[in-house]
Amino acid sequence: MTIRKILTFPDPKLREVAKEVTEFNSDLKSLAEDLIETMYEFKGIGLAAVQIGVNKRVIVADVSEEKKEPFIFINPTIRILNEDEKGGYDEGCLSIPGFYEEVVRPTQVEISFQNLSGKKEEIIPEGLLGVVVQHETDHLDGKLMVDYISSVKRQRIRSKLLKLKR
Ligand code: GNR
Ligand code: NI
Repeated sequence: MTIRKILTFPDPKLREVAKEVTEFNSDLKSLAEDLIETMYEFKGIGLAAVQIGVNKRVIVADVSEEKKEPFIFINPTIRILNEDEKGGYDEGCLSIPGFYEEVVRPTQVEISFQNLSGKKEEIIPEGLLGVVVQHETDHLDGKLMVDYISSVKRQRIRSKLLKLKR
């Protein structure tokens, strides 16, 4: 298990579309373990492989109080169950440190995914887990929380984060 470095906006790698996982082997298991360890280290409630520079469709999430119930979703897809039910949530992102923005998303979704063995599963997440899984699935398609806000705000966040890096 290794704590990995998290890429920050506007790193171009965060804009890549991640590749489907086809091999369910021990490398995949250690990637998932690294993601979980890195998520806990940086006090996140979710993390996508692209955020640690790995271009694969793997995400993890843990919205529990005790931080001992990690979910692993391989090749996740989201189906909106009710287009009319939406909710706003003040989202944060470990790749956009220090910024919080309200994002409106569907509240009733179903997630289809594969587990570490490649077996297909589905869940209907409740509350925050549904928000986080949609946020993480966006990462796999190169999409970030800041894409939901105005471009003026996005540019401001971009230059602030670039200045912090220098
Ligand atoms: O730690 C995180 N918190 C969070 C809060 C509200 C909505 C989504 C998230 S995910 C984020 C970690 C992260 O950047 N995952 O990609
Ligand atoms: Ni994020």
